[in-house]
Amino acid sequence: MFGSKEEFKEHFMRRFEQQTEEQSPQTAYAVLGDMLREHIQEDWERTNTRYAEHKDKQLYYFSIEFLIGRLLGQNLLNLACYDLVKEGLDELGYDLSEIEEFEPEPGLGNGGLGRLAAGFLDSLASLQMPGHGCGIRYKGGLFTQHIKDGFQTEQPTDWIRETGSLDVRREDLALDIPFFGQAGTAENAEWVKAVPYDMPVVGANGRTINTLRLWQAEPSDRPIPSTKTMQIYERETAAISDRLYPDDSLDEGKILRLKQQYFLCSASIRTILKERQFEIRELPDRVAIQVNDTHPAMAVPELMRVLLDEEGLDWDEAWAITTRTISYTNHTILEEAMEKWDSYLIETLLPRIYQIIEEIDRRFKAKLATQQLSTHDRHKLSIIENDRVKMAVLAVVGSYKVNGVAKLHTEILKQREMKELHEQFPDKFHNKTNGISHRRWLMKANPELASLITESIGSGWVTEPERLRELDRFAKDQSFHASFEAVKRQKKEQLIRHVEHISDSPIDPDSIFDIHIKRIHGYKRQLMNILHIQMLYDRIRQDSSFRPYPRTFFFGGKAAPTYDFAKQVIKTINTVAHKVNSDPLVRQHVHVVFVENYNVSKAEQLIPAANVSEQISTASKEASGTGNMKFMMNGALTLGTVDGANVEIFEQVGEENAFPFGLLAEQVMQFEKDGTYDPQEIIRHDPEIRQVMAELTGGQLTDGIENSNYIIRQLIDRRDPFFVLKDLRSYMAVHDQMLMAYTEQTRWTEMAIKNVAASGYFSSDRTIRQYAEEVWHLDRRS
Ligand code: 9GP
Repeated sequence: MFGSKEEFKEHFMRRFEQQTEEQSPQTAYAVLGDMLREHIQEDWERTNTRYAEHKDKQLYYFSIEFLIGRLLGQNLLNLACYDLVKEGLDELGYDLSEIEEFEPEPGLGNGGLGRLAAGFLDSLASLQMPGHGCGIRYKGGLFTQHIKDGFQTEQPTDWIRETGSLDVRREDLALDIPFFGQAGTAENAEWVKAVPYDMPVVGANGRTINTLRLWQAEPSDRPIPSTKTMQIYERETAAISDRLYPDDSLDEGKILRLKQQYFLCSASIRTILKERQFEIRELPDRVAIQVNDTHPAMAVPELMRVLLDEEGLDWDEAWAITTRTISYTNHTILEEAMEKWDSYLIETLLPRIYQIIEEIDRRFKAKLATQQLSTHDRHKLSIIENDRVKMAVLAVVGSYKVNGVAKLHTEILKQREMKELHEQFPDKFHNKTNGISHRRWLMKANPELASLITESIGSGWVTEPERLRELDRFAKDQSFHASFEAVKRQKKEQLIRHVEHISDSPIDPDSIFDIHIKRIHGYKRQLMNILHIQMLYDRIRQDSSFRPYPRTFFFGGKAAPTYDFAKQVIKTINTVAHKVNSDPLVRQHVHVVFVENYNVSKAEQLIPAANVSEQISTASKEASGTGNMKFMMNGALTLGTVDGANVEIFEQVGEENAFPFGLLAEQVMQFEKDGTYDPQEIIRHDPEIRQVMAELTGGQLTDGIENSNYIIRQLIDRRDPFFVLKDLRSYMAVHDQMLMAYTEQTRWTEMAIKNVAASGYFSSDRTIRQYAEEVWHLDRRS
């Protein structure tokens, strides 16, 4: 960004002294942000001009979430001037890490889905590919979590700042989006103004700067319908970009989610087409639209609408263009996450769009009419069924490519969840195993390890992460072991400094750091982890010969505000934590820390410090997981089920360098089918599990909350749908194996090094190259 440190210092001080604000780190943050914005402006424009001149095909990644994390440090790193700026600021008496803390974290996502989208943007720009994000500029972002008396509380998060932010309001590109009114004419519609805020996405080495376009909803200048007061109209309009995933248990919430989805798709598609410099028929050769999960599946009927109503094409032409432009990624097989919207809601809110969906469904059914299909198959292939629109079916029918996000997940889609669709469109389905940004998760989060790697194998891995494999040479090198262990120790100590204020007793850096961080969900089985901890507690107190190697169990994650079971799991973790940590005997062996308000920045502190990565989802339920890859890249060993991308992690590193356990996906699916799993039988036969269940039912693990015991209801009444009790024994056994392995320090370090060496495959650069070549057909420019 600057030729030299001196140049940076001079520039910075000049700007700093012009500030009227007090000369604080906060002001320094704003000044740095302004300098950065000015610095990248030219490259940003140059990138756009280059794309236009070269007529490069552009990719637009539509996503309801972009969990971008803090940007200042990452941008400086990608511009290759992080160290220079850090040293310069140091000499001026400022600490860059402290300044970075002033950046509010944009919580524009919930978990893996949103982080994946952000990582993909980083890879696209770093690989100098023309790929941009289209999302929503939520005012609130994901809520801030506080823990009060062991319970999660939720506060709105306010992340938007006037100063220091890099995004640019593009009033010139604002457009009005109609809701309600008459199909086709939009007569009596309620209009909402969509205003884009463009955020630069700085690629590594700063040569390519792509755009993340986030849409904000504002009142339009058009007359409002006579049925509404201005106050209600303004409130409802602001709600569209107010928060991510509003509660959709009632129709009002469902309408709001639909509005968000259509708002994002319509504003983005209309702008892409308006700004184009080519004939509409060339669209599939000039533009690719990737629909990230079903939330933006409205892109299919919206693109059809524009092609039919605004561009004047006939149905067949419009359909051919749409189904050669849009591709879709499925990220889950969980029934609850497979979006289905009541027809009457879409028909009321988006009457023209509903007509188009009906027509897509009618034509597809007409095509199927000639085939011998069972009633079951016909159901599965219906876009509209029982007065509901199945967004996943719409997305598959309207796309030219459909992918799952890990090998196992894609197979489950093809063979089970979307079997009938796969039979209709065998060539559409393909796998793209997820990836993570090694720039953020290794270079930014763990510069100490990154330097050690570079000192050992050179810097080739930075641009070709698969070259991390060269580290295998050092797997048995004693002096490398010493440095590697020193880095892990340093990261553990740094983490302790960040979290010690929330822990009721000191954290031992020599203990095994066993970390389970992700959204709190039944299938992710935080419950299994905490039940196991309670069993350890019972055993230590009851068996004087059982004195296991000290472990610190970290948890972090948010429960969706309306998900009562998950909230009670948080309470259970905190109750058990308190019990364990306040017992003088037990706490020498087991320590539990719940890190509140888990987010990207916290992940950056936790992951590099981990020895053990808990990836214990019920097999078949975790589509991929990406936390598992981040841990591996930082030298943690995966203790996990044979699920999602864990399968490929085990393949890459070898099962002997990880700790797989538990039911296999096909076993889980078989139990689901035949209904023979009976958790009561396990409770009857296993005394330790019986004891922990008695503690649970007695209210000892939840501070006596009995009436609302969602956990009991799930384990007993709902017959343990996530197989927690079924897998608990093998989970305990694999923990014992892990403990044995940890005590052989040299062997452990060797395994950890092998994990880093094998992690290059999971860089999102690999994933993006595969999408670019096999799906989007983007040219790589240099
Ligand atoms: O649950 C999946 C997770 O396994 C995956 O890693 C991530 C990115 O592909 O997507 C998550 N899915 C969702 O958040 C909702 O479909």
